[in-house]
Amino acid sequence: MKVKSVCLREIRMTLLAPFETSFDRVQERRVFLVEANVDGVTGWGEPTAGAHPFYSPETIETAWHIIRDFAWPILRDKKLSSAAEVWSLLGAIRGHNMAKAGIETALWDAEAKMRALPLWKLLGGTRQELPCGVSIGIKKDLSELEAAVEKELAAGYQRIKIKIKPGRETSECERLRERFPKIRLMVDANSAYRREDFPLLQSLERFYLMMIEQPLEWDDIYSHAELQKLLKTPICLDECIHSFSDARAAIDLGACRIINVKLCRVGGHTAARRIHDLCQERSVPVWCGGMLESGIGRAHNIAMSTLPNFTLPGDVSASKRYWTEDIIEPEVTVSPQGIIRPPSGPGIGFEPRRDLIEKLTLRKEVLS
Ligand code: OSB
Ligand code: MG
Repeated sequence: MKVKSVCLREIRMTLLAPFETSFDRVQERRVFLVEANVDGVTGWGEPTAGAHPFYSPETIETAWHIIRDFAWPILRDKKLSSAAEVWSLLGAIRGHNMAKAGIETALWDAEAKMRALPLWKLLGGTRQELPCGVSIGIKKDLSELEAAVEKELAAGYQRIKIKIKPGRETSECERLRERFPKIRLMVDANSAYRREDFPLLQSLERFYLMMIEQPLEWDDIYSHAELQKLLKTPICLDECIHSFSDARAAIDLGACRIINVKLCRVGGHTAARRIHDLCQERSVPVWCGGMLESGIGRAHNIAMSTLPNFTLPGDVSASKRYWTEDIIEPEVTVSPQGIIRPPSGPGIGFEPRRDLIEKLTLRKEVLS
């Protein structure tokens, strides 16, 4: 297979409601889409870099630059036997995993279409019922939070994650545990705590949380290992894990007992699968994180989540939780039991809605 051209595109999508974390509050999403023409077959990817470098060091601008000026010159006119080769071809570029993933995942989609296979099967996925959780942003007050949890439980979601930041975490957990003593509940701090907060984080043990996600700094595996020694509650790492070697170091140091695999944070399907395999060998369960993706990124997340060690409910939920209209057909739906079934069509298995995508486009650039 040969990549003939690549179209980079920025579209604008509006979330149904603002999403607040310890580092951001967002409603207008700038979404980066990559469309690759591989021997005349179109594959789609979504580098999940955001408008700012507050979650990851990458932004839409850096990802655009890296794909156009470095990844494209490497891939252009290269004869590939599989998308599985792309990760190592791009290995000369240090970092910039989201940029790499954007183009790599598009080539995986194209390859699966060329082979007339669902992408999840091409990746070696086996799971056909994916358990779903939700990530609930920081709310105005406790009653709004409680109502949001109630609504998601009624929709069938199997696990509730709330975003926390210093100050309200204890009253939030207290309120939710009083009201919902039996649910699978977890918190995600997006690196909002420091070593001085260890006693506070230890005090969360009484809420028997499923896990505490990324309490400490985004690049600090070592301090998470110190904290995990003090906690029975598992730590789950998100921001800290950018590579196979990060995952290995985190597991060996005891910095976490669970890993949130985000496809773009780790550089695409090949890298994600390697981390998945390592975690499986080491009996560390994984789950698929979300980045408020459009349907295209969501479809890739679904494909990845069919790998056997994705045993915990992920943050991949229904399109209608995010958008009045998603950019794929059909939209992603979740059963009343909180399950997504992977699609049976070729590639990502959801058709991008071209007219809608054109209408939402702010800029595009074709590389050929
Ligand atoms: O930390 O998992 C996170 C959204 C943006 C950036 C980081 C995170 C998140 C979420 C949202 O938790 C998950 C979703 O897509 O619903
Ligand atoms: Mg997270």
